[in-house]
Amino acid sequence: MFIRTDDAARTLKAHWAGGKGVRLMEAHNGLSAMIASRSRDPAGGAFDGIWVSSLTCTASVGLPDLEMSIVDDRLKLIQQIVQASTKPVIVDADTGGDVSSLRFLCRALAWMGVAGVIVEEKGLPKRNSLDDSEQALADPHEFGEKLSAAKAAVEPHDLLVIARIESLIAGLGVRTAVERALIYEAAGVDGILIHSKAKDAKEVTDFLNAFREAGGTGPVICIPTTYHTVTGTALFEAGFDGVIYANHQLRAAYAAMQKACLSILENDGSFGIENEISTTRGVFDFVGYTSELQTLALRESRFRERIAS
Ligand code: SPV
Ligand code: MG
Repeated sequence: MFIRTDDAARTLKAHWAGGKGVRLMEAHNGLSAMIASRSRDPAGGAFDGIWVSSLTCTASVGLPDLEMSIVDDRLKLIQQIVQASTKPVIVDADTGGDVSSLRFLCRALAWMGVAGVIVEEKGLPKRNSLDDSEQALADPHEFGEKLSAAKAAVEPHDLLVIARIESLIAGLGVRTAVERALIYEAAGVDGILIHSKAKDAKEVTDFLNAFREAGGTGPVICIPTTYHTVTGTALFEAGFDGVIYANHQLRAAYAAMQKACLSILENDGSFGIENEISTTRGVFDFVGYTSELQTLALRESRFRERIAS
């Protein structure tokens, strides 16, 4: 079942209109998109969408998070994720490049069925927000203009364009972060992502309160990677409209893959890890191989019955 951009964007907007905070899980390929889409906790809780992270997509193809993968390669990976997902997909567009690059990217994403794009207010060279590099920020008025050009590029479709505030990451404080967020809201964005690498949620909550006091009305999302002791529910109660678990499947897979490789080397065989890894049958079942073969066998037997009668 293919997702259409307008439906996917509408689904997220409907959650926000109903006062529901959304939980997005990172995916970096088709399999991780399937896992995120299908995961259910015992009470039926599920993720509301998928985050296509630049960090994890670049890592999954063996590259650093430096906005260096070729757009065409990234689009192929995003398409794989959209096809494998049953949830709205939001794409991390890094800085978005120049205005033309971002406009073309947004058109391609809208065509693919992506729900939204998040663009960060960084200058070049782009650095990952969680490292200790100095972070150069874009001029906020030029950045706002770039975002409104991106929205115009996809009209009449409803690809969500969300501004990612990096002012806290750059050490410029809540006041500057709010001033910039208001400029982007005035430029017509569909929401704000506030990023922080603080150890607790105080900084992002201070931002949220100050943004609301200053008249900011759109949805506000955060990324609790460094402040990971807080629950999603607590962030929603504080007023956030969404949380992004930005890299957790990749980090889980990375640790598990390293463990499997080491165990096989150390034991000179896979017997030390067999109980901790999936069976091949489990993978066949999950990605639809088993059910496809059953369908084919059924079609074949009906066909033979028809021919024989
Ligand atoms: C990503 O997931 O690629 C992000 C979030 O941009 S962060 O790595 O925290 O910068
Ligand atoms: Mg990124």
